[in-house]
Amino acid sequence: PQREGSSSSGAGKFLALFAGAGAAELANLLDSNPDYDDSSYGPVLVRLAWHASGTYAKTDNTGGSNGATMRFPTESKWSANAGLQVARDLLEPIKKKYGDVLSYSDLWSIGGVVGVQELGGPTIKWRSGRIDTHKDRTVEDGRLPDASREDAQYSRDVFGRMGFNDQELVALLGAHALGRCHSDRSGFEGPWTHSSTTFSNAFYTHLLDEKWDVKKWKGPKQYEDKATKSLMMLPTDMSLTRDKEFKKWVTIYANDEEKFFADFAAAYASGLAQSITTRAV
Ligand code: ZEM
Repeated sequence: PQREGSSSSGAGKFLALFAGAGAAELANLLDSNPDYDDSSYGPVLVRLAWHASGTYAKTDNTGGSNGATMRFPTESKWSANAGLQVARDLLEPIKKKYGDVLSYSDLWSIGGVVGVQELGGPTIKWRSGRIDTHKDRTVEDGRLPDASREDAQYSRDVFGRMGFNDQELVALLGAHALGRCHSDRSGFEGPWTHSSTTFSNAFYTHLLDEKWDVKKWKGPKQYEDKATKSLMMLPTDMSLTRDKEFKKWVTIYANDEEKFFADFAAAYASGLAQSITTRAV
């Protein structure tokens, strides 16, 4: 069946195309604008793939990357998704060119995979087979995590709803090695690392090694590093150092980048695929 993304399906044909020209075209988009942020669209593509997927609820199999429901006004206007139009627009030429064999939902998820890989991260197993909805219908707002929540149980509950355990949650948060916060998108400001276009375990090493103060400013509560005041942590990020089980994984990933890469790759791949075959759209 088509839903399996087998080689006889349109998605299978895309995979053949993608291995050649398509992959290069998508990768080339990442550094197509030297004036954008730190000269890479990789981080915002990783965030698009995550937000498309992070609405998933395992218990009733609703939400998730299947459907590309963020194309429509309801979901695109959620405050959590502010700024992601940039990423969707960037991918539009690829959709135009390969649209007969490639759904938006597959494109957004593979954009996240290419973003991680092109910025030096692990190889991510990707599967096709997501089918776009054609109606503006989605799950209720509020499923994506609220960065101002500092209690560990909150993050644990949100990721638990997606089907992720503590270890997977901590591994996924390592993506904050990439990119930055934009005051005109989320209200928060600044990067987590000094190398925001390199996928690494720096998110964890900074969490443990820096001294973090509450930033004095008019914006929402966030943390800054005492030494340079140029790095940031969200309240949700800080909760990883205060919960015993979370901190255990932070320490493991800070000390072992190879293990972080392997665990991130596994959790990200499963998160991007969660809703593929199990639910009719
Ligand atoms: Zn993020 N994330 N995220 N995240 N995220 C931002 C940026 C990026 C949270 C969150 O509120 C925010 C995961 C988990 C969680 C990325 C990837 C992943 C921003 C800044 C916020 C506020 C947005 C802006 O202003 O542009 C919260 C609360 C999370 C869980 C508790 C997971 C999981 C991710 C991927 C696996 C990435 C790459 C960015 C940087 C985007 C950019 O444009 O540079």
